[in-house]
Amino acid sequence: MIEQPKPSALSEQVQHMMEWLASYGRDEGGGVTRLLYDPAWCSAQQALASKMEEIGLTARYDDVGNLFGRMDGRDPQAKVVLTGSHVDTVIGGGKYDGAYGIIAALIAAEHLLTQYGPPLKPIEVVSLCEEEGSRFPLTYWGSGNITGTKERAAVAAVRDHHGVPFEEAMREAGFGLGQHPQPLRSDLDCFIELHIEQGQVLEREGQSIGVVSHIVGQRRYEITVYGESNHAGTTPMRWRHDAMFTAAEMIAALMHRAKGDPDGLVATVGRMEVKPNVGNVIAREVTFSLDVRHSSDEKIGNFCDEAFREFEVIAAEHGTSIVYRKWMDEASVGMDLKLQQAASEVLAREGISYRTMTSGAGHDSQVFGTFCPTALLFVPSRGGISHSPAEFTEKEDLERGVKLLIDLLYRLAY
Ligand code: HGY
Ligand code: MN
Ligand code: MN
Repeated sequence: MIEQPKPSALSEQVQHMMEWLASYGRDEGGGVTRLLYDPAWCSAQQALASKMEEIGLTARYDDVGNLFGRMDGRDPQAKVVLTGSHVDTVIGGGKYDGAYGIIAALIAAEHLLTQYGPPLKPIEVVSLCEEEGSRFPLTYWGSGNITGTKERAAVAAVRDHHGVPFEEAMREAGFGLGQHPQPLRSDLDCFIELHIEQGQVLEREGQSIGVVSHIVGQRRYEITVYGESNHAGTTPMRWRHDAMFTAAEMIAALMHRAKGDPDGLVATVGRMEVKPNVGNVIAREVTFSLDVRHSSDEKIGNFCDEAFREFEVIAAEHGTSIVYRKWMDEASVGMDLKLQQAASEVLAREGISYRTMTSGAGHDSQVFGTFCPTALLFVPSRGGISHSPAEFTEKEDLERGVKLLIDLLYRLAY
């Protein structure tokens, strides 16, 4: 049984550090907005680098902006036990998504270093630069560069919704200039990610921890309908090529198809842009997002094929046309069985309630999972709410997650 921090001190420490990190990007809606390479993102990474040095870790960036805090191991040949999560958020997000995994890793590393001295294998805490795809239409930029599934060419023509080129934003934040080590790693022993569940299974079942068995596959598209703008008053309905009416029928058809799916496929349209976006003008162009997820990649493919066939019929009825752009296609990934077993043994020994489960949310663990042994561990989300200022996890649950991480890292690295 390893020496753990005193409960009250630990839960206070976790809460305090969660508020501290959330202060970088606190927005007027009471949520947190930290977007890749924006000022809040830069100041959060700088603050985390200082915190890493303060607790005895050696902080460094890689050339895309991932931040690492390293605790050297006594065995110089040993590979690195990596733990952490993403520092970026959605727009108007909560303070736990991603951030909790970074804060938990910092607290765990500090406790282990203080209590047990240097580990046998090096431990690194990582603040991954981007996971959400909130600013630019691409996801997993941090973990994708570490594992080699993302490369510089992928962002050459990418711009954010304000037209800012990715390359320009990266360079202005001090990255992509060759001033830091290249991101690709070949020295990782495993990756452990602690994260909020962002769903309601643990809360409804009264479980404290989720041990993730696999993460669902997901596809994201940008779909544009092209019609013809015209006068709202003088254009009879039968003569219109209305991009808004077309898109509305497509989205309704899509949602009814997803709602009718018998085994839990989910589809979401979360963003829409209308041109010219004027009340008395028939829309000439409507662009909407599409996010489809399921544990079966084949099922996602079939769903999209059938939905898009239906879209073509709807567009033909309106005399409009469609352009699809798939910008994300992540396969469903299984988590490492031995690490799941190790986590379950710790939880069973400590008498902490847990269950094995699927993750409906995407995570950096999905990218690491095909690169090195990976574990994803959940703590409950109140009401299952996430990607919202109302995101919340009880301090006792936050603390249990940190203690599990401490125990796991001790087993893996000491
Ligand atoms: O959207 C997701 O699944 C994750 O929160 N990025
Ligand atoms: Mn998220
Ligand atoms: Mn996340």
